[in-house]
Amino acid sequence: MATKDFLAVDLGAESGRTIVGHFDGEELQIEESHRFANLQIDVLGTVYWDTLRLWHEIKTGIAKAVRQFGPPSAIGIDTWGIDFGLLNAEGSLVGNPVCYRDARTDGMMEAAFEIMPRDEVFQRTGIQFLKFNTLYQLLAMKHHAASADPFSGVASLLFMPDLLSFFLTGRKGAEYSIASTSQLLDAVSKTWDLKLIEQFGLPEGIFPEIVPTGSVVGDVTSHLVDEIGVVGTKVIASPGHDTAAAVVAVPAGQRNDWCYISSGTWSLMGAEVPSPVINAKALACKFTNEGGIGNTIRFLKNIMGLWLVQQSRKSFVEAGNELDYATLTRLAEEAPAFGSIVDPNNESLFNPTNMVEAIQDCCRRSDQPVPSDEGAIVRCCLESLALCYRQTVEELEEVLGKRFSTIHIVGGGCRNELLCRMTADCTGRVVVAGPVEATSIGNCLVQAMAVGELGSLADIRAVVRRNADVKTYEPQPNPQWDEHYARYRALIS
Ligand code: LFR
Repeated sequence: MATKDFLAVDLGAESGRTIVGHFDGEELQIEESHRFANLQIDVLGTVYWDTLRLWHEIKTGIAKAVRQFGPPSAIGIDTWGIDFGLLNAEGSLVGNPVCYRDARTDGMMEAAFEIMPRDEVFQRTGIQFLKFNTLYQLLAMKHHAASADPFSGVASLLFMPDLLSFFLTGRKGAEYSIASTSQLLDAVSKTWDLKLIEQFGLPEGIFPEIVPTGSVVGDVTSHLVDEIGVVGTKVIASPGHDTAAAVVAVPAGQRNDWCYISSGTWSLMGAEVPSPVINAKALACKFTNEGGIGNTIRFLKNIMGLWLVQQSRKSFVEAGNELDYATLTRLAEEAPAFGSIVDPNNESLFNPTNMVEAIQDCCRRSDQPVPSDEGAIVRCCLESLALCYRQTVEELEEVLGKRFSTIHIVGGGCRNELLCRMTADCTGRVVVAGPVEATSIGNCLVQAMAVGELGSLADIRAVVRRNADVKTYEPQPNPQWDEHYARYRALIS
């Protein structure tokens, strides 16, 4: 086939990018056309998305790609899960979308369980209890509203990738993978859970039709054709959820004994399963059932991830110590091993004003030596993550009743060789790290599937395997990890 270009828009916690994937039917070559800051903006104590700035940057990225390579065949947008914008009947935003790190959802889960018991919410949606889920954001709107009806004048709710696809096409929909993160979908029927929506007193009419992942949303508007010359380009409902896109690009073959970590700001660790796993063990171990492509379910757990390091770095920088990630990892490598550890998912680490102090507090409270220099702090974060991965792979095996011999680590976090090595040694599993750009690769290849260039998820993964730059870490058994793990189990119990 002639080479076709697919453009992925990927909005992450630190930056946004437009990436062009050139696909010749066999191989995908990707290159970045534009990178920009994705800042969350605090106004009077509420943390917002900077939606219009992002829209401007996305158009700039598309325009640059058009100038360099001509109009792409398609465009797909992915972002983190859960967040949404509200539109009025004219299609204008009603307020600025709020970021999930905002504190408005504090206490909302507890309020929710008075309306519908926790077990029933899990039973229906298969989704784990993260205080920022769309469900609790909507309840927070009701709870904090100045007026009787906070949804008056709201015609539609669009998740962030769907909102940006709407800006591109004028078409509204709810792409399945991103909608599945909301805790408002019936896990089995894969559509809005109308009983739950009604019971929580949410306006049913604002939820648009669920659109299957990998379907065509529509053509870019004629306005955009004039503005940035993006003629003949289709917009695809590629996995709107960044994690779903990353899991698509796991370079796995026919074997079925692998699990994955989509490693970035969060570490999403789990397995691909054919149908939702909703039982008491899954609930207790905090596994969730998010939607994937081709009738797959992403059975995974949210682990706080490299957020711990990103935010520690922010604290170092604020204290006048400007260190990049490579230096921080080197310092961690040089720091003494098997020191203090934290539970990465400790609530106090979710959005502290100062991550370093929050980590030090956790160590103090658990009677461990308090790490002080940069190397010791970052080492503490990385060892804690590796230990949490071991706990998670063991739980996955227990809940799913099978053994996972390989852990695929995809996404930006697989650049951290120290963490990959620790993961292999601590878990005793083979770690296959890469591709780094899994999210954009998954996004581009689902677009290629949507326009008929690829037939299935297996075809997509064959392309990824052909291209993937992966590094394998064989585990090196070390009894010190076992002792460390015993301490970790005691800490989290
Ligand atoms: C990762 C991610 C996770 C989701 C979290 C919040 O970027 O999308 O999958 O749980 O962000 O939306």
